Amino acid sequence: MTIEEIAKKFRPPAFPGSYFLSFEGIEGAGKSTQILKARDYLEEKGFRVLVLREPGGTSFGEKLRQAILNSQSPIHPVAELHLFASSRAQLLSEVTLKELGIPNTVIIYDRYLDSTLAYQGSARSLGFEAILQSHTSFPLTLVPHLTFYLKIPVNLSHDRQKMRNAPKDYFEKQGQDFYQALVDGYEKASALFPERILQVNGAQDVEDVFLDIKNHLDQLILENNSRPEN
Ligand code: Z5A
Repeated sequence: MTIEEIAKKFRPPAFPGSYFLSFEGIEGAGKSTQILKARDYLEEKGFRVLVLREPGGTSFGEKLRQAILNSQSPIHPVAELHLFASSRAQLLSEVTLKELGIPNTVIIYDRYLDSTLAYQGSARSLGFEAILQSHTSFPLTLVPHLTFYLKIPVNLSHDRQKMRNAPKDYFEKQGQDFYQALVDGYEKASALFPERILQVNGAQDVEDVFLDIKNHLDQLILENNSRPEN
Protein backbone atom coordinates (compact mmCIF):
# COMPACT_ATOMS: atom_id res chain seq x y z
CA MET A 1 0.00 0.00 0.00
CA THR A 2 1.33 3.49 -0.86
CA ILE A 3 1.44 6.26 1.76
CA GLU A 4 -1.31 8.05 -0.20
CA GLU A 5 -3.53 4.96 0.23
CA ILE A 6 -2.74 4.73 3.95
CA ALA A 7 -3.46 8.48 4.33
CA LYS A 8 -7.00 7.95 2.98
CA LYS A 9 -7.81 5.83 6.06
CA PHE A 10 -7.52 8.95 8.28
CA ARG A 11 -10.86 10.71 8.77
CA PRO A 12 -12.25 13.54 10.92
CA PRO A 13 -14.67 12.55 13.68
CA ALA A 14 -18.36 12.83 12.77
CA PHE A 15 -20.14 14.83 15.46
CA PRO A 16 -22.66 17.19 13.80
CA GLY A 17 -22.04 20.84 14.72
CA SER A 18 -18.75 20.13 16.53
CA TYR A 19 -15.28 20.66 15.08
CA PHE A 20 -11.77 19.34 15.62
CA LEU A 21 -8.95 21.77 14.67
CA SER A 22 -5.19 21.69 15.04
CA PHE A 23 -2.35 24.20 14.76
CA GLU A 24 1.09 23.20 13.53
CA GLY A 25 4.48 24.72 12.83
CA ILE A 26 8.09 24.83 13.94
CA GLU A 27 9.03 26.48 17.26
CA GLY A 28 8.01 30.12 17.44
CA ALA A 29 5.60 29.82 14.49
CA GLY A 30 2.93 31.51 16.60
CA LYS A 31 0.66 28.55 17.36
CA SER A 32 -0.10 29.51 20.97
CA THR A 33 -0.69 33.17 19.98
CA GLN A 34 -3.12 32.26 17.18
CA ILE A 35 -4.90 29.52 19.14
CA LEU A 36 -5.90 32.05 21.80
CA LYS A 37 -7.26 34.39 19.13
CA ALA A 38 -9.16 31.56 17.43
CA ARG A 39 -10.59 30.47 20.77
CA ASP A 40 -11.86 33.99 21.55
CA TYR A 41 -13.34 34.35 18.07
CA LEU A 42 -15.15 31.01 18.15
CA GLU A 43 -16.46 31.69 21.65
CA GLU A 44 -17.87 34.99 20.39
CA LYS A 45 -19.64 32.97 17.68
CA GLY A 46 -21.29 30.90 20.39
CA PHE A 47 -19.11 27.78 20.40
CA ARG A 48 -17.84 25.99 23.46
CA VAL A 49 -14.05 25.82 22.90
CA LEU A 50 -11.46 23.56 24.52
CA VAL A 51 -7.73 23.99 23.90
CA LEU A 52 -5.56 20.91 24.35
CA ARG A 53 -1.84 20.47 23.87
CA GLU A 54 0.30 17.59 22.67
CA PRO A 55 2.05 15.89 24.22
CA GLY A 56 -0.08 16.30 27.35
CA GLY A 57 -3.68 17.22 28.10
CA THR A 58 -4.29 14.29 30.48
CA SER A 59 -2.51 13.36 33.68
CA PHE A 60 -0.82 10.42 31.87
CA GLY A 61 0.07 12.62 28.88
CA GLU A 62 1.55 15.39 31.04
CA LYS A 63 3.89 12.82 32.66
CA LEU A 64 5.01 11.72 29.19
CA ARG A 65 5.49 15.40 28.22
CA GLN A 66 7.83 15.97 31.18
CA ALA A 67 9.71 12.74 30.44
CA ILE A 68 10.35 13.76 26.83
CA LEU A 69 10.91 17.52 26.99
CA ASN A 70 13.07 17.37 30.14
CA SER A 71 15.13 14.41 28.96
CA GLN A 72 18.87 15.01 29.44
CA SER A 73 19.84 11.99 27.31
CA PRO A 74 18.87 11.07 23.72
CA ILE A 75 15.60 9.17 23.24
CA HIS A 76 15.52 6.64 20.39
CA PRO A 77 13.30 7.95 17.52
CA VAL A 78 11.09 4.84 17.70
CA ALA A 79 10.62 5.43 21.44
CA GLU A 80 9.78 9.09 20.72
CA LEU A 81 7.17 8.01 18.18
CA HIS A 82 5.46 5.64 20.59
CA LEU A 83 5.55 8.12 23.48
CA PHE A 84 3.81 10.79 21.37
CA ALA A 85 1.29 8.26 20.00
CA SER A 86 0.53 7.03 23.55
CA SER A 87 -0.14 10.55 24.79
CA ARG A 88 -2.35 11.14 21.71
CA ALA A 89 -4.44 7.96 22.09
CA GLN A 90 -5.08 8.77 25.75
CA LEU A 91 -6.08 12.37 25.05
CA LEU A 92 -8.42 11.34 22.22
CA SER A 93 -10.19 8.70 24.27
CA GLU A 94 -10.20 10.42 27.67
CA VAL A 95 -11.14 13.94 26.55
CA THR A 96 -11.59 14.71 22.83
CA LEU A 97 -14.16 12.10 21.80
CA LYS A 98 -16.29 12.74 24.87
CA GLU A 99 -16.22 16.52 24.54
CA LEU A 100 -16.94 16.52 20.79
CA GLY A 101 -20.14 14.63 21.54
CA ILE A 102 -21.49 17.79 23.19
CA PRO A 103 -23.06 19.87 20.37
CA ASN A 104 -21.38 23.12 19.23
CA THR A 105 -17.99 22.23 20.67
CA VAL A 106 -14.66 23.09 19.06
CA ILE A 107 -11.57 21.22 20.20
CA ILE A 108 -8.32 22.97 19.28
CA TYR A 109 -5.11 20.96 19.46
CA ASP A 110 -1.74 22.67 19.83
CA ARG A 111 0.13 20.08 17.67
CA TYR A 112 -1.16 16.68 16.47
CA LEU A 113 -0.27 13.99 13.92
CA ASP A 114 1.53 16.41 11.57
CA SER A 115 4.05 17.17 14.34
CA THR A 116 4.86 13.47 14.45
CA LEU A 117 5.20 13.38 10.64
CA ALA A 118 7.53 16.42 10.71
CA TYR A 119 9.55 15.67 13.88
CA GLN A 120 9.78 11.88 13.99
CA GLY A 121 8.97 11.11 10.34
CA SER A 122 11.15 13.73 8.66
CA ALA A 123 13.64 15.21 11.15
CA ARG A 124 14.25 11.91 12.99
CA SER A 125 14.19 10.06 9.63
CA LEU A 126 11.65 7.36 10.53
CA GLY A 127 9.73 8.11 7.32
CA PHE A 128 6.05 8.89 6.82
CA GLU A 129 5.03 5.28 6.27
CA ALA A 130 6.25 4.20 9.75
CA ILE A 131 4.36 7.09 11.37
CA LEU A 132 1.10 6.46 9.53
CA GLN A 133 1.30 2.68 10.06
CA SER A 134 1.69 3.23 13.82
CA HIS A 135 -1.57 5.24 13.77
CA THR A 136 -3.86 2.77 12.00
CA SER A 137 -5.79 1.69 15.14
CA PHE A 138 -8.76 3.74 16.37
CA PRO A 139 -8.75 6.41 17.83
CA LEU A 140 -5.41 7.31 16.23
CA THR A 141 -7.06 7.21 12.78
CA LEU A 142 -8.89 10.46 13.60
CA VAL A 143 -7.66 13.68 12.03
CA PRO A 144 -8.88 17.27 12.46
CA HIS A 145 -11.43 18.88 10.12
CA LEU A 146 -8.85 21.62 9.53
CA THR A 147 -5.19 22.03 10.39
CA PHE A 148 -3.52 25.44 10.26
CA TYR A 149 0.15 25.09 9.38
CA LEU A 150 1.80 28.37 10.36
CA LYS A 151 4.71 28.51 7.98
CA ILE A 152 7.81 30.51 8.97
CA PRO A 153 11.44 30.24 7.79
CA VAL A 154 14.01 28.60 10.09
CA ASN A 155 15.85 31.91 10.75
CA LEU A 156 12.64 33.57 12.00
CA SER A 157 12.07 30.62 14.36
CA HIS A 158 15.57 31.18 15.79
CA ASP A 159 15.00 34.96 16.11
CA ARG A 160 11.71 34.45 17.97
CA GLN A 161 13.29 31.85 20.28
CA LYS A 162 16.15 34.24 21.05
CA MET A 163 13.73 37.08 21.83
CA ARG A 164 11.83 34.84 24.22
CA ASN A 165 15.09 33.97 25.99
CA ALA A 166 13.65 30.86 27.75
CA PRO A 167 15.75 27.77 28.64
CA LYS A 168 15.96 25.35 25.69
CA ASP A 169 14.01 22.08 25.90
CA TYR A 170 14.88 18.70 24.34
CA PHE A 171 14.01 19.66 20.73
CA GLU A 172 15.05 23.31 20.88
CA LYS A 173 18.69 22.23 21.30
CA GLN A 174 18.76 20.75 17.77
CA GLY A 175 20.73 22.35 14.92
CA GLN A 176 19.86 24.01 11.61
CA ASP A 177 19.57 20.73 9.62
CA PHE A 178 16.97 19.42 12.07
CA TYR A 179 14.87 22.56 11.63
CA GLN A 180 15.14 22.45 7.84
CA ALA A 181 14.02 18.80 7.92
CA LEU A 182 10.99 19.90 9.97
CA VAL A 183 10.02 22.47 7.34
CA ASP A 184 10.45 19.82 4.60
CA GLY A 185 8.33 17.41 6.65
CA TYR A 186 5.51 19.93 7.01
CA GLU A 187 5.60 20.57 3.24
CA LYS A 188 5.35 16.85 2.58
CA ALA A 189 2.49 16.45 5.07
CA SER A 190 0.65 19.36 3.40
CA ALA A 191 0.96 17.61 0.04
CA LEU A 192 -0.29 14.33 1.51
CA PHE A 193 -3.35 15.91 3.19
CA PRO A 194 -4.09 18.85 0.86
CA GLU A 195 -7.72 19.34 1.86
CA ARG A 196 -7.13 19.24 5.59
CA ILE A 197 -3.86 21.19 6.00
CA LEU A 198 -4.06 24.91 5.21
CA GLN A 199 -0.79 26.78 4.95
CA VAL A 200 -0.83 30.23 6.53
CA ASN A 201 2.04 32.70 6.26
CA GLY A 202 3.13 32.89 9.91
CA ALA A 203 5.77 35.56 9.16
CA GLN A 204 3.08 38.26 8.84
CA ASP A 205 1.94 40.52 11.71
CA VAL A 206 -0.11 38.71 14.36
CA GLU A 207 -3.34 40.39 13.18
CA ASP A 208 -2.76 39.54 9.50
CA VAL A 209 -2.03 35.90 10.35
CA PHE A 210 -5.30 35.76 12.26
CA LEU A 211 -7.25 37.36 9.40
CA ASP A 212 -6.26 34.43 7.16
CA ILE A 213 -7.23 31.94 9.87
CA LYS A 214 -10.54 33.71 10.54
CA ASN A 215 -11.49 33.52 6.83
CA HIS A 216 -10.97 29.75 6.84
CA LEU A 217 -12.88 29.37 10.12
CA ASP A 218 -15.80 31.33 8.67
CA GLN A 219 -15.79 29.10 5.59
CA LEU A 220 -15.80 25.94 7.68
CA ILE A 221 -18.68 27.16 9.83
CA LEU A 222 -20.70 28.51 6.89
CA GLU A 223 -20.13 25.42 4.75
CA ASN A 224 -21.57 23.29 7.51
CA ASN A 225 -24.38 25.80 8.09
CA SER A 226 -24.37 25.28 11.83
CA ARG A 227 -23.65 28.58 13.54
CA PRO A 228 -24.95 28.13 17.06
CA GLU A 229 -25.79 31.86 17.18
CA ASN A 230 -28.39 31.41 14.38
N1 Z5A B 1 6.64 16.97 19.30
C1 Z5A B 1 7.12 15.92 18.54
O1 Z5A B 1 8.33 15.80 18.34
N2 Z5A B 1 6.25 15.01 18.04
C2 Z5A B 1 4.92 15.08 18.25
O2 Z5A B 1 4.16 14.22 17.78
C3 Z5A B 1 4.42 16.19 19.04
C4 Z5A B 1 5.31 17.11 19.55
C5 Z5A B 1 2.95 16.32 19.30
C6 Z5A B 1 6.41 20.36 22.15
O3 Z5A B 1 6.86 21.61 22.46
C7 Z5A B 1 7.54 19.67 21.44
O4 Z5A B 1 7.17 18.31 21.17
C8 Z5A B 1 7.77 20.33 20.12
C9 Z5A B 1 7.59 19.23 19.09
C10 Z5A B 1 7.57 17.96 19.87
N3 Z5A B 1 9.11 20.77 19.96
N4 Z5A B 1 9.66 21.63 20.55
N5 Z5A B 1 10.30 22.37 21.13
P1 Z5A B 1 6.04 22.78 23.01
O5 Z5A B 1 4.58 22.51 22.88
O6 Z5A B 1 6.54 23.08 24.35
O7 Z5A B 1 6.59 23.97 22.12
P2 Z5A B 1 6.13 24.54 20.75
O8 Z5A B 1 4.91 23.82 20.25
O9 Z5A B 1 7.26 24.54 19.82
O10 Z5A B 1 5.68 26.02 21.16
P3 Z5A B 1 6.36 27.41 21.00
O11 Z5A B 1 7.83 27.37 20.83
O12 Z5A B 1 5.84 28.22 22.13
O13 Z5A B 1 5.84 27.97 19.66
P4 Z5A B 1 4.46 28.61 19.22
O14 Z5A B 1 3.35 28.24 20.17
O15 Z5A B 1 4.29 28.23 17.81
O16 Z5A B 1 4.71 30.18 19.29
P5 Z5A B 1 4.14 31.36 20.23
O17 Z5A B 1 4.42 30.99 21.67
O18 Z5A B 1 2.78 31.72 19.84
O19 Z5A B 1 5.10 32.51 19.78
C11 Z5A B 1 6.51 32.46 20.00
C12 Z5A B 1 7.04 33.89 20.16
O20 Z5A B 1 6.88 34.62 18.94
C13 Z5A B 1 6.30 34.69 21.25
O21 Z5A B 1 7.22 35.52 21.88
C14 Z5A B 1 5.28 35.50 20.44
O22 Z5A B 1 4.91 36.69 21.08
C15 Z5A B 1 6.02 35.75 19.15
N6 Z5A B 1 5.13 35.79 17.98
C16 Z5A B 1 4.11 34.96 17.68
N7 Z5A B 1 3.53 35.28 16.52
C17 Z5A B 1 4.21 36.37 16.05
C18 Z5A B 1 4.10 37.17 14.87
N8 Z5A B 1 3.19 36.93 13.94
N9 Z5A B 1 4.96 38.19 14.72
C19 Z5A B 1 5.91 38.43 15.66
N10 Z5A B 1 6.09 37.73 16.79
C20 Z5A B 1 5.24 36.70 16.99
